[in-house]
Amino acid sequence: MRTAFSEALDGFDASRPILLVSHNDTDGLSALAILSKALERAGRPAEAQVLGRGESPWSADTAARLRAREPGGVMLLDLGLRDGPIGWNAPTLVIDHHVPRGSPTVAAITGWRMDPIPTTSLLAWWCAHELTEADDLLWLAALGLVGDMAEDAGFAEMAEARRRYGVTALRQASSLLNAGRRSASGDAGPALALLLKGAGPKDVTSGRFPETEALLAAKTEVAQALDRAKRIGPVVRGGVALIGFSSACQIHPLVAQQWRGRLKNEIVLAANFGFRPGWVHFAARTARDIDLIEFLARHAPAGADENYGSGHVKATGGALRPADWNAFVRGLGFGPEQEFPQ
Ligand SMILES: [Mn+2]
Repeated sequence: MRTAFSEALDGFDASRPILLVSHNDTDGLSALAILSKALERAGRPAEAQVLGRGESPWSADTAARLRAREPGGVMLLDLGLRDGPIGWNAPTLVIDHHVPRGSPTVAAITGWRMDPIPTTSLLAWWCAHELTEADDLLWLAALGLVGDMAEDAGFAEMAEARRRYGVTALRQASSLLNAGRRSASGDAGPALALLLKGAGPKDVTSGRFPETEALLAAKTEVAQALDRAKRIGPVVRGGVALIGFSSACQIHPLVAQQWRGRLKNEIVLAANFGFRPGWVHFAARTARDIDLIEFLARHAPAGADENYGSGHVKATGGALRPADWNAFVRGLGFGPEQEFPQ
């Protein structure tokens, strides 16, 4: 794996900046921060681009924005792995741990076949050792492990991070970092700034840097939205429990995760009708031994595209246009009450 990283880097145009493009969650941002710091130490400074709601490197709009930055090479972090060409000319390396879709055409370091499956930030931390001394960046890898709920997956790095930084500090920082992108604004900027400036998890939470305040406000906003959504009970049909609500906050994964703990025999779908105009975003989780990616593929409505049904076997979801959502829930046996609200 380390060789694949060095080989990819050797193929980058050294006269142009490297562009690090990441998912906006704690794992993606931590992976970006690890590689940003490690590349800087190695004398190869990089630029950062965090992708937000509805943005994918495989979409034409996002690709045009990345192409305009004329990078010497691109690393895609925690953004999935798909088939089909990428929309820029620079050599590209994917570092990721989601189940790939199709047969990808770019260089990739992917953890999805490993057991246990590492997070993208842990993969990035392993890669960083090829560039420089990176031991002090372990806290960033640990934040990604906590953020992606891989804390108890059995990684020695997590045990070491617990000893070094304390699990409470890591959990508090990880949760705060996720709050920004979950808030209505979806702004991951403060979170990334704290990871780049900080030297440990307490630098995220202490208030030493001004960006912490924005994340605390975001956390309150998300908690209030979650409180409202918690009052909505699930509707169950044929082994699927559906919770539908409307919020500008990205709380559907949290709602699905909460109900997953209570509904042991169902597939849980949490649907958010108010997250992004013109779309229904939903999260799927289950406590059962079911491959959710396969389940969604089997029930895909006609209009489902690359926004639907990728991620992890036990944690997936997607976005559908309202008409496709309606076809999807009808196919699962639900009535008109679970369709997109008119
Ligand atoms: Mn991840």
